Amino acid sequence: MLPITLAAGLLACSPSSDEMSAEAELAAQIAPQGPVAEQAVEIIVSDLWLRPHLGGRTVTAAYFQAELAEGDADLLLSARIEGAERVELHGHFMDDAGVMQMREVGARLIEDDAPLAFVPGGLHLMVFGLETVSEGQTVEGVLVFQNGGDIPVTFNVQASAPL
Ligand SMILES: [Cu+2]
Repeated sequence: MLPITLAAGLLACSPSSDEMSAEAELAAQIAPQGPVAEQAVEIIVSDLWLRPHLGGRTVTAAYFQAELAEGDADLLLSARIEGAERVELHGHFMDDAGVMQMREVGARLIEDDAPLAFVPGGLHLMVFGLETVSEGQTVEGVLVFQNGGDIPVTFNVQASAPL
């Protein structure tokens, strides 16, 4: 799949403002992550939100945080959102010209000491073909984990991250 160039104002896909380990962070976002041992896990998902579509667009982004309450590792394999044609796990990377791009990434590792953060400027769910939604609505979805299975979630449609 070809990387998608970030168009200004397209989405919430702005580079992280955290300068310190920004490059390492970006590299980690796109690095493939291997299988994890089969085990019982309990995953707590929070801060679920989906950005309203910007004028006329059919693509938007959704975010969440996830942590392991039980077990020590799992993989987020994919996500689905009711009514969307497809949902991709996206990360950002810097191309050779120093331009921030985003593209589909593989499964994402979650560990007991390393929660998953899908946030603006970082990892995000890219949501294609969802009927236009606006602030105040909710959208149902599923996060699919290797060990945790299908976890039903509800995204609040809002223009910025929950406080
Ligand atoms: Cu994206």
